[in-house]
Amino acid sequence: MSCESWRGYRQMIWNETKECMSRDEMTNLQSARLRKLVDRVYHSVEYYRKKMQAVGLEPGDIRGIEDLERLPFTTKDDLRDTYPFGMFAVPNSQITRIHASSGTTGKSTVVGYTRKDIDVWSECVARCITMAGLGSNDIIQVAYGYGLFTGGLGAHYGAEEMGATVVPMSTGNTKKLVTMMVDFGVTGIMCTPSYLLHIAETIEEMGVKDKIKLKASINGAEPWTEKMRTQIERQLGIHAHDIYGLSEIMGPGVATDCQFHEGLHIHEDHFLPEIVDQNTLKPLRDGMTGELVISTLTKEGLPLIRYRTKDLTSLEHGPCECGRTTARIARFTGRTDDMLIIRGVNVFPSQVESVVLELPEFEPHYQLVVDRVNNLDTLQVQVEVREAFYSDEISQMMALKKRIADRLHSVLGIGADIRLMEPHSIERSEGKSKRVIDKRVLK
Ligand code: DLL
Repeated sequence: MSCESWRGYRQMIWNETKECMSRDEMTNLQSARLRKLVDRVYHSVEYYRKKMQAVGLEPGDIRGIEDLERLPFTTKDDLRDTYPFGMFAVPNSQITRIHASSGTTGKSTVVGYTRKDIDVWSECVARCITMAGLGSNDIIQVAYGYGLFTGGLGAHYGAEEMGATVVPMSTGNTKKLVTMMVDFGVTGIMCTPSYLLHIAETIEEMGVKDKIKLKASINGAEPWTEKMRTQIERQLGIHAHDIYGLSEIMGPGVATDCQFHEGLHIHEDHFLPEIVDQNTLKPLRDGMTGELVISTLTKEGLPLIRYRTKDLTSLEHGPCECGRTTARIARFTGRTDDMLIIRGVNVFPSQVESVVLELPEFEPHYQLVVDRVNNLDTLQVQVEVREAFYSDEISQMMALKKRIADRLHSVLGIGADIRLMEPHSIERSEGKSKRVIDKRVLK
């Protein structure tokens, strides 16, 4: 793609990439792509073939999206059971990139992309950047983490595809980020919303607010509120946009809100959304809140049918003032499971538990305390030391602390402040134990 102007690119996206199709056209496209998807996974992923055979389904039984409900759901557990590559639909020689996110226990959830998947991903992120009013003349700082997390590279490829100038900052050195923001005349930033608030504070501390040229931000990877979005807009004098995505489906760029902020436009030509009741798993109508389920219509490496995201939201298929006709997802209201997002990293309490249980020096009693200090998330893990290992010897306790801190860091992917607790000091519960104290209040 050449570096067209923003207007030119937007026109091309609207004309060629299905953001403004009629509902009938979209339904036809989705039905054709769903038929192909079902046929592909049936013939190339043993796991799906068996799942479909178990309910007596043949690929030909799925005529279009009206038959979607007949297909089985896919969950994170399915990916764990087939770890690492069991659900890939192409040979490894065709996989050009791998990313991974936290699994519910020790093992990560691994996702693979073909070259075409990376192209589609980049285009989807480019569409999101367009929705935020940024284009090929912009300088965009990517301040999501680079690496196995999809945030950094996903945003980076999308911004490059858009034709923008990309500054691959990653996270960590906020003062340097602000200095570069000023020196390079950065006009767009992609990072988590809480990190952007921290950046905003640093801008004020450094006294450079009048020197920044920032126009828009694209924030996601963690829950945030409309109030926080407007606070960011006010504090920085920019337009802030919400971007949604998850590694299993692709990464960032599944959906974003346009300038009207009336929900996030989902790229329906690639991702078929449904909302189901989290208990009955029956589909819910537009406007009703339930679990978001997505089928990847075009993914080659890891195509997923009816993937249960565990994210709670609602759908709206009505027209949007911006002219796009794609369905919109409402701002997320929570999750159906206990996954925490700490500094953009997904953390399951069960991961902490698996580490505590693996180390003989500790009792299986622990608590996670999550907080937000200066807009940065903090994680404290309190864990009880076994009587036989508890000592007044400081060096011994420091060694113990380091042992669990290192192990937790390698399993969670983020550092935690470890508090070694005396035997029997963590409150025992008679019912459901309270493993997590989340002090972050989303305003
Ligand atoms: O967080 C991908 C991403 C990167 C999205 C950068 C946006 C920006 P995972 O690490 O697999 O992928 O985490 C996915 O994060 O199921 C949601 O619970 C949560 N999440 C992502 N975006 C939003 C958002 C990336 N805009 C999980 N609002 C998802 C609320 C979000 N929650």
